[in-house]
This record gives sequence, C-alpha cells and structure tokens, in this order.
Amino acid sequence: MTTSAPEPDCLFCSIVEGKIPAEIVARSENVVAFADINPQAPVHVLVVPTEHHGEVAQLAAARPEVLAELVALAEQVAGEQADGQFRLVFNSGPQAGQSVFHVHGHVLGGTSLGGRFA
Ligand code: DGP
Repeated sequence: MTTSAPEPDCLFCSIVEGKIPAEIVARSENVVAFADINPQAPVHVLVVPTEHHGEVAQLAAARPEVLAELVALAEQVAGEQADGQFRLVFNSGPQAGQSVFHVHGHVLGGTSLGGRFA
C-alpha cells in the first residue's frame, strides 16, 4: 500500500513517529535510519521513508526522489559505520523474506560479506 499518511498498524510508521523506540542513527528530510533489532552483520541498519509505502517498487513509482534519498542516506550511514562499503537489500514480498510491509533497505556491512546472496 502507498500513502503519505501513517498506517495505524505499521511498525515502521510507529518508529518513524517515535511511538516505538529505536536506535536512530541518521535522518534526512524524508528518510530515517535505525539499527535493526536482529542484526545479521556488524553493521545492520534499516533505511525507511517517513511516508508509508509498502514495497520498494511502489516507492520507486510514487516517489523516485525519496528512493534516491534513501540510497544516499544508506551511503552516509555506511560512510560513518562501515568504511563506506555496504550491501543494500530490499526484500519485496513474503516469499522474498519481507516481514514488515513498509519499505526498508537493509544496510549491511562492517565485515566481508562475500559474493553469495543466500
Ligand atoms: P524484512 O524481513 O526484510 O521485512 O526485515 C524486517 C527487519 O525489521 C528485520 O531484519 C528485523 C527488523 N525489525 C523487526 N521489528 C523491529 C523493531 O521493532 N525494531 C527494529 N529496530 N527492527 C525491527
């Protein structure tokens, strides 16, 4: 789903609004970066648009400039925490492993991640 209004039952809308605590590590005008609660790498930060959009392709269609801003904030976080080197992963759909349906990029780094994806 794509809307600029917060979704009442959306976990990441609640984090963006400050209703649920998270370790915020960076912000830009339309994007918030916070530490993943279940890190899979020494650096594992989620970058999310402040607006509610369900999946990355929906964000790309509706607000391409915000997707570009999200990538820029991912690079900023990686520059601060992972020598500027990072993997940026978007899970899109349950079969791909998406469990929170508010677009989020996983910024992974801080170690050698190798060349495999699964
Ligand atoms: P995905 O499976 O791609 O939808 O990733 C969802 C991520 O969200 C997963 O890595 C764990 C993280 N996560 C779930 N609940 C919370 C939470 O309450 N706080 C934080 N910081 N991260 C969460």
